[in-house]
Amino acid sequence: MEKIIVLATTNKGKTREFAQLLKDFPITIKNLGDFGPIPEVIEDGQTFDDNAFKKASFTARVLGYPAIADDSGLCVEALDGAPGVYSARYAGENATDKANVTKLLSNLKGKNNRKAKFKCVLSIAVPTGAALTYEGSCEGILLEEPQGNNGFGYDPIFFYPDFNKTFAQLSMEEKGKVSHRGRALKEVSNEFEKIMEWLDINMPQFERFDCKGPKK
Ligand code: ITT
Repeated sequence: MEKIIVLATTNKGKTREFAQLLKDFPITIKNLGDFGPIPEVIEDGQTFDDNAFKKASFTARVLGYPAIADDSGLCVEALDGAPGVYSARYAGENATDKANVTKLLSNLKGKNNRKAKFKCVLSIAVPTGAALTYEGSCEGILLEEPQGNNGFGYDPIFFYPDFNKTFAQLSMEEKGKVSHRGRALKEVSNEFEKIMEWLDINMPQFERFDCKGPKK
């Protein structure tokens, strides 16, 4: 039977990357937009793990399908790991990517250590609350000026030395080969058969009945 998994994200940049990275998986990915409005998840966890689990399990419970969620962010060495889990709202609630980048560059002014790491935690959850977790990370150097127009978030200042480009100068395919999200999904791909079996065992089985009515 066709396996449906809901991608529990409202972030358009992530959605595009997932569509690309999951395109060869034998599953049907549904987006939150395929359903009516659902309540917002409160992302108040202190770690990427906490938030990824919250988003995946909440969505699975509300929609009755298995769900996959990504909690990710940029951890900057000279800022003791900030913005970390606050990456999406570093410059305030509903901040734009540009405002977040500007705030980060301003907080890094004069700092020689420009090392940063993108981290991604993926949680795959079923409506009963059980979940699997996968992780990926990717190290780079933060530039002083944005470069490139692809990607999203902090990509224009995240310089990846092996490619001699920022993530915003890479195609989505190139970024997916080395990015934190691409690496976490590689783990998912390596374990794909096991994950499918786990879903079969853990998805609640609904009783089916025939409603033709009594025979006359
Ligand atoms: P959802 O919770 O709906 O998935 P979100 O944007 O709020 O969307 P997160 O809380 O996981 O998601 O925050 C992720 C932020 O980290 C994202 O908004 C970017 O600022 C940054 N980020 C994560 N992955 C990135 C990537 O591949 N490139 C650039 N920035 C990234």
